[in-house]
Amino acid sequence: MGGILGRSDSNKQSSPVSKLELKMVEAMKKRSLKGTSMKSFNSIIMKFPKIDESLRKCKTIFEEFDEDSNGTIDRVEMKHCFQKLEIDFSEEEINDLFEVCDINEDMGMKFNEFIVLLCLVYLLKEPADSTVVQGKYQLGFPDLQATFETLVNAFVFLDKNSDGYVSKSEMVQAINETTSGERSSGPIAMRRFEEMDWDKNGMVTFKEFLFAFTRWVGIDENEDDEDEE
Ligand SMILES: [Ca+2]
Ligand SMILES: [Ca+2]
Ligand SMILES: [Ca+2]
Repeated sequence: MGGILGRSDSNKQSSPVSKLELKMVEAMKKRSLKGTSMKSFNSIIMKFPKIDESLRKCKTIFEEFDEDSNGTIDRVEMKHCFQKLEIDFSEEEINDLFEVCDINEDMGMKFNEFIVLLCLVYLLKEPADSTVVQGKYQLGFPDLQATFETLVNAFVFLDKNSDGYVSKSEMVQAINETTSGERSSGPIAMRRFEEMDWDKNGMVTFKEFLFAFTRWVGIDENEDDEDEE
């Protein structure tokens, strides 16, 4: 189980990183070798409406798996979900994934957490080489897959040095590429970056990126409160 040790010592603030998160970084590194279809930061922004639409459709899926309709998917419901979608994660992997995505630590998946979880499944299960039969992990929702692919592409675009993390300078670089000429984009890049860097360690993982994304397109965990006004 070596493979994981090749991390640079730039990672001094040691917030405990789970095995799964390292796996995620590795998967992202591998994926970035294939390049990205994104040409600019703006091309990512242009995709927002479509991503938003597609993620909202995901609400139906969420409701289907929230068997007791309490607005959150618990561990048992999650297990059923994985069975139904035929995602063959081990019990341990499912539990890890659950913990990694449960950012409000209420022992359940809210809608935004569920989206992030599905997208991470997509990344982790993406066949590393093309010989793997296509369509094995379709997640059942072609539309959603395309959206996840877009999100992966966006991250690969930002991660200039392909180390599986987006650093502050990479974010600035990505935004400056778009608005060459004006120097005013720096503060925007900084703000975007700080919104993404959930644990404030100076690096953004794909997971953090996804959570930021759900906020940017207006999906947040309080979405279900509307019936209480
Ligand atoms: Ca539930
Ligand atoms: Ca939660
Ligand atoms: Ca990077």
